Amino acid sequence: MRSLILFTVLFFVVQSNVQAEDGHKLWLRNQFSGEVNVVCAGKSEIIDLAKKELKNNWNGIDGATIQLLVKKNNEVKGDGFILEENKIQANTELGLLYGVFELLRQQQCGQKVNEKTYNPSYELRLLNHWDNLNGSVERGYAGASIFWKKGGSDLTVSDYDKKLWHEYARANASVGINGTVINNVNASPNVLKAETLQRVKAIADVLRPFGIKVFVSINFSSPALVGGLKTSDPLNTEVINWWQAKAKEIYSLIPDFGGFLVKASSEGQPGPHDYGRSHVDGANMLADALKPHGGIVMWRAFVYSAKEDDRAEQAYAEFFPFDGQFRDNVIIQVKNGPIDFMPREPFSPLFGAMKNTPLMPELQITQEYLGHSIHLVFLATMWEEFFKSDTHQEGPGSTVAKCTDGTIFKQKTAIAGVANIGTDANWCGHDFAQANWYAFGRLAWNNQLSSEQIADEWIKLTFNPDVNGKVNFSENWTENFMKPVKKMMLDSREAAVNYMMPLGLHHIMQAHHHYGPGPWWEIEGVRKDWTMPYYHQADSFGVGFNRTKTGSNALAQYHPTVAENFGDLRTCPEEYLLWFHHVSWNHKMNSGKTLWDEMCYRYDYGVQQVRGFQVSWDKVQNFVDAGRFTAVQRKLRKQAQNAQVWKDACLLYFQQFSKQIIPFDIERPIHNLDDIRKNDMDRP
Ligand code: BDP
Repeated sequence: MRSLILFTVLFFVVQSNVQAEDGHKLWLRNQFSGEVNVVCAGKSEIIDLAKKELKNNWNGIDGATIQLLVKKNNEVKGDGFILEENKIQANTELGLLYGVFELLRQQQCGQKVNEKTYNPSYELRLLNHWDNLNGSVERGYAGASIFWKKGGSDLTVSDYDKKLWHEYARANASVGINGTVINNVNASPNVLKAETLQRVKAIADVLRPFGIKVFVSINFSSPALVGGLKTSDPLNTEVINWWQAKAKEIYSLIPDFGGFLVKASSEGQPGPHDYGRSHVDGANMLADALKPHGGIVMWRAFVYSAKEDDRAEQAYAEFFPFDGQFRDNVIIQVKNGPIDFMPREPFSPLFGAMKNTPLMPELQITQEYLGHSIHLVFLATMWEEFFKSDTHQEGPGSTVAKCTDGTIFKQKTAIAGVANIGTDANWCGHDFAQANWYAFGRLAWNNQLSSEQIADEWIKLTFNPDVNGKVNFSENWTENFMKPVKKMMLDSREAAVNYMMPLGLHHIMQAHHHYGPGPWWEIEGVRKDWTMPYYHQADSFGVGFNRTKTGSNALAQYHPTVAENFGDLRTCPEEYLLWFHHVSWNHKMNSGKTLWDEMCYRYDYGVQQVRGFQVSWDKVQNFVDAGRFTAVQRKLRKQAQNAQVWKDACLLYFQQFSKQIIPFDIERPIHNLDDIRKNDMDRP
């Protein structure tokens, strides 16, 4: 027996040249620390944290001295900083902490110190957790909530909770995230009960030293639901007083509380419309309650009207008329696309159009429509595309980035990402999903960063084999690990678009879980704009949603230059073709193929891409610890199976309309449509 154990131990020592990891350390794995002297006049919890990070993770010149200095400089914005080889200067202590993380990141990426001023693109850089008070996470694929416990009744705070929140806060601060909304936008009114607020306070206390403010999502009907009032009408005096008292109570516990996130009059959530009032009435009433304490209201524009007009038009139709009417502590939070976090959407027409109202983009980090935590999809490329989209609202070059980050409109700036974090050991379910949390933070800090740079940094930090020694990336590692893994990440979103919804197709997934294909899904009596055929409009002539003048005319919500470009079949980028046009199956595409053939090739190519990712990953086995290698390998296998199902389902389904053959040089489907429809693709 003993010799068997010895053999087993030896076997593993010989086998894995890299220490097994469970991913819990995220991109903060460095264990090496050289000598460093830190000179700093101030003393505070934040400064202590900054010093500790330097001392524990120093990878620069051994014995160097580094000065941390708080000093006003007009070039520095907010919590930005000036980085020099031996000095970090900032206007605030938090700026110093961010500077320290930047310096350490550069060291750990094996770079020379990039001496310059670093300013954040957005003042508020927030995660939105869709965590329910009962511990479940809406659209969460990485275990349970890190903030709320199963069952919901247990609000006690354990040392384990505090440790987890501390790690969470540190990870966020390391990428510049400075706020978090800790409960679901479909909000339980109970979050505002006195006993729940005690837990909110406990979370805020742990997050504070890392510069992270806590916000909560509120239920608009709270005054009636938990306050004992007869109504929640925003113009009712008792209701107004109730919210003012509630705000006071919250700020007495949490003096730096951030404010409220509100989903109102949307998807069945209560809101001002229930009382015949407007979004302005609702948002301004809450804003007035928070104003004396410095809090803000983030009012979401994710709404559908009761009428079943083209859903892509609804947010704009409801909000644009109110431009300029919101209080100065209200920000309208707008999803990147006009419908709902699809694998690819054009930008929402609200960006750049509401010139007198601050607008904050809402991105989705959790992969609700992009393969949950099973598919490897690096989202930075999608967000980069979004930021670079040209709204033309203030002339050419009025990109979404510039319209939202204060460059064009001088106003409050903020950005939110719906978190993909849970209690799984690796936080995000998929080791590569950590890259999306990282990328969100980095882009919120600097919306000009390229996906490539972000991938580069993340791979180095996450997979550097040499965490115990001085950073030194060998050519072998760079050529045979970094390069193929980076390529896989950068190609991964386009691959998902190809095997799920190419050429502007959208909203054709299975209803409810939103995982597998479901272009056929419709049920008698359900709103048309919740069914899938409504979005693809396939018929014997062709496929796609006509949003031009001859259709819903949603295009009219964009600037005329954009509307003209998207509205003309000859100039509309092919990736948005079926978003804006109903196109003949025989339409000639740029490739010279017909639309039907092109669709077949795209779906097939998506599958081939994932098969390619499998090869890339299998080849890098020697560079990754066994734990993470196997976990990713297994997920890629599942992704390849799923991509095949998506392709087969969509091609066989649409073929019923096109009545054309799948080109013979494409691999044949291996599933029957009936079977896929019955099995619902092993929904996870
Ligand atoms: C949809 C999700 C739903 C969310 C909603 C929202 O399916 O779970 O509650 O968005 O953003 O994408 O409010």
